[in-house]
Amino acid sequence: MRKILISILLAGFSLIGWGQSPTGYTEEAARRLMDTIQGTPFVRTTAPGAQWFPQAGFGLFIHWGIHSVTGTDPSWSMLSNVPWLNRANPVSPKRYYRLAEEFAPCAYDAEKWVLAAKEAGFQYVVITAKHHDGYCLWPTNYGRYNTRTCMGGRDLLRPLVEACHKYGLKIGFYFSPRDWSHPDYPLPYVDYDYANQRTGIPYEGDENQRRYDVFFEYTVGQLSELLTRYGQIDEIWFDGIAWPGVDTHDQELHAWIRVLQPSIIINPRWETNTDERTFGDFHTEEIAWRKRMAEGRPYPYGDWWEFNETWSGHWGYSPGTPFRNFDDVIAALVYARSYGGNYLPDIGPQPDGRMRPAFYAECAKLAEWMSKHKESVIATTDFADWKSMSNVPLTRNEDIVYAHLLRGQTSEVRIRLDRRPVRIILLQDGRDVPFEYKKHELCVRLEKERRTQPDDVLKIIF
Ligand code: JFZ
Repeated sequence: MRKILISILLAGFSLIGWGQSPTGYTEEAARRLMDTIQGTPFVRTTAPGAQWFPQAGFGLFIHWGIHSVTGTDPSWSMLSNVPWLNRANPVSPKRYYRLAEEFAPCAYDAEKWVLAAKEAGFQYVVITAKHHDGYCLWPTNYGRYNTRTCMGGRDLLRPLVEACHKYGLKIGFYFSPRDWSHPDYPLPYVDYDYANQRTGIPYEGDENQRRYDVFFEYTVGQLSELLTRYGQIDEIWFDGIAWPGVDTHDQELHAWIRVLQPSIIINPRWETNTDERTFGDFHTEEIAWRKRMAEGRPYPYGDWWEFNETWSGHWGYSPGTPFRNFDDVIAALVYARSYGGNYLPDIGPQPDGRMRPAFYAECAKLAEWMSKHKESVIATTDFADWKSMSNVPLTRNEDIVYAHLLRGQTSEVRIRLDRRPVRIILLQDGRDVPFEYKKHELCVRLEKERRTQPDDVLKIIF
């Protein structure tokens, strides 16, 4: 009897934080708040609970959904003639939405994902709560395709949020404001053919804003759930409302999110109507940045930013595609960190809820490298302009400077420093590295035999 009582009590306690936002808003209260909230101009979050972001360094992006059943590009694979897709592999819209009945992950173990990610050095996870197709991974009360209507009310987000909370990783939701499953959503719509691009205002006159407002209410309903059902959510990752000619209520939305989740970090992609971000605590770089990463910092010193790209194949489950070369993964992490940014590689879980075995193999490689080198990329900060000081990327932590010797790059390091280091250690073997310091310049030549890693790191101690 006593045991039962205790477990009932414990169950009660563990419910605290669920069912309401960290500031105590229920779903219903959150929805009502939108009717009266005043918009606020954007300022980057100063909340103490949000300041982890620029130090985090490394996050795991996850695209999971009904597209995982066919292993095709999330959402885009239902449209015709999408320029970046292999046209031999489209899924008709009808077939695509029928995947909602087939998607039933029977081997999903979020703790397993999170533990592998944690070992690999990831500090946060961002999962597609909803992609452009509109399918929701949680049992929402809004819309046609979700785990309430198609999976008996199962919640695929909750186990992941719980595992992240349990193991100390931050958790973010990717949420696509555009939703092709909503009858009012204009472009591109199901059956859209990219070959006949249609642009311009989607509906005539007042009709445009009126339809948008109906759609916005639905969006707010879904967001009310995401921002109140799971306790603390650390990041919200929007991906483009893309509805021209309307007031998207962006300032109200911004203020509203901050009230519900005061410590959340918001990405800059609510809008895609203009190039200007209306709000967003950080900037994002996409796959194309990889070609430019050696050139210099993409944003002014002090700005927060994140580089996201696919890790294997397209964004979703890509059966059989190779993973990016491990050296290239480490290089992206190092360059991003050297300019104060985070790196967010993306993986698509299998439809059955397991990760591809190769994901675990890549995580093991990361864990191995991180076991010696984590201190040089995680919880570090950047120099305003390392290129003016050094011929190799630098990171730092207070008084310690880390010099990164990426595979294939020079072994002769030259760094302008105003002080003579006391010691230099190679992180891989923990042994001293000889150096010269003359005329404010540090010179190190690392012997060939000690160049063994995708990134050999010199720890420079003063
Ligand atoms: C968007 C999505 O369409 C895609 O499926 C994926 O979710 C990705 C993370 O985000 O795709 C984009 C959006 C913007 C750019 C590139 C891909 N961009 O600005 O270069």
